[in-house]
Amino acid sequence: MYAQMVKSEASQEDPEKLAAFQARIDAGEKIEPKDWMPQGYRKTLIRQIGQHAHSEIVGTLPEGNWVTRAPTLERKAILLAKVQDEAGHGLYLYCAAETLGVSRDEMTEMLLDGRMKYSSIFNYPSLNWADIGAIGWLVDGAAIMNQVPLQRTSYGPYSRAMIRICKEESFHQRQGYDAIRACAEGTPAQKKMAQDALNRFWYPSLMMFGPPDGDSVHSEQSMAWKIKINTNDELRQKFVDQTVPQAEFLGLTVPDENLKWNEERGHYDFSQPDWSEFFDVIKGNGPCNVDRLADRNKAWDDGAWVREGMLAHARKKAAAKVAAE
Ligand code: FAQ
Repeated sequence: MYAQMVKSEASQEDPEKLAAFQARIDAGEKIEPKDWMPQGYRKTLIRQIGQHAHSEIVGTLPEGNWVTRAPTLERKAILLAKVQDEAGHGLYLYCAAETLGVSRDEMTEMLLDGRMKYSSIFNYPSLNWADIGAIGWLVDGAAIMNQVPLQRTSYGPYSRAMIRICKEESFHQRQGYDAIRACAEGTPAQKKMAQDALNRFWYPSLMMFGPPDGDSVHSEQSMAWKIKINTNDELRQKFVDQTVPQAEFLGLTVPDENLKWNEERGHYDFSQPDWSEFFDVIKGNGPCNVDRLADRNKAWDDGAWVREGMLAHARKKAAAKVAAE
């Protein structure tokens, strides 16, 4: 539906402007906020950047769940810093989306009433401490795999936000790997916890890259506009190839009986996630969708007095400035 709408809108655009725009994209130029752009390009970016921003914010919930229960002061300080970084990523991304003519409040409303999505992964619970390691290792690992190419995305503000975000995500991935390594090298009970975390997070992490290419409605147009640089399946394969040796180093087993190095392809063969589960989760029926949205709605309502106070202060300052003139 959305992809059809983008196509039908494109047919209403001025063909000369469209061709000049595509030529700029093909030449590798960055598109900046005040440049002419097709409506479909603008809408696709608002959708993708907005979803990305929401993911960073909602993504703080499963990790925030463990801040008060981190096993040592050092792990707690690291986790706090990571969660704050993720919230910061959300803010850069909301700012990047705002340059396209949508306000942060509008995007927030669309998240809170379910009109905008966030990453499927954050609808799974964080049940034990090793899950925090698995989130850093696998979820941030998948996020980096997807976001490193996005540093070259065609929209200037998004591309620049990605450069800083990727630097921080790389620290997140390492802290996660270090946390799960400590569990994997620990007592038998700790090792079991690490294996359990890998068992539960493996397939949801593979889902983060989006549906198989054949079911990806946006990839073709988004890649032509260089909003996306790779297909969902290309990135999923790169993630598997990178992560399997890391699991082996930890002495953990990837929960996939079909996982096998394929000499001819130069890649691992692996089982696909249960795609019906993925579509169910993004429709709102995952294990934590209701809780996540309830938590974000509560945070928004609880923060109303701060927003009102800041607006009242801004009005007072503006009135004082006018009176002094
Ligand atoms: N979850 O046609 P495609 C992070 C939807 S950041 C939910 O393939 P597209 C940091 C898609 O929106 C993680 N929905 O779509 C962190 C579309 O539905 P729509 C977030 C998904 O856009 C770590 C439909 O399926 N990263 O983790 C998902 O071309 C730890 C059809 O799919 C980004 O957002 C999904 N996984 O490709 C924070 C990166 N996949 O909108 C805290 C930027 C697909 O028509 C702790 N985004 N859908 O209703 C992208 O690169 C792309 O948007 C994809 C999807 C690759 C995610």
